[in-house]
Amino acid sequence: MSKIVSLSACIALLAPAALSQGAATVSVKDNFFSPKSITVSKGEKVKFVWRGRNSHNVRGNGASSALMRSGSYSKSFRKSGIVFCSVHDGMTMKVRVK
Ligand SMILES: [Cu+2]
Repeated sequence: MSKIVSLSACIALLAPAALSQGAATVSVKDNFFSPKSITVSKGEKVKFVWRGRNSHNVRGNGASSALMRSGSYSKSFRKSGIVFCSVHDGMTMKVRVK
């Protein structure tokens, strides 16, 4: 039951993102980011969307989200760098700012 609820919640979150051109979205999964690397313009917002069952955060390169199990966190980046989850070793991704 809860799986069905969270799936429909994901679809509800995806719909507006798909409509807004140029919005970069990263999925926060168990235990990895998808995609592992993105390229954005300077100041462009990246929307991290939690899609797993475990708790994760988004840290590094100026990002500092809470430890969360669902929801989203948006951050604009000014320089290239590595973003990571402080809970899970090796859960990293690269944000390239062009
Ligand atoms: Cu994590």
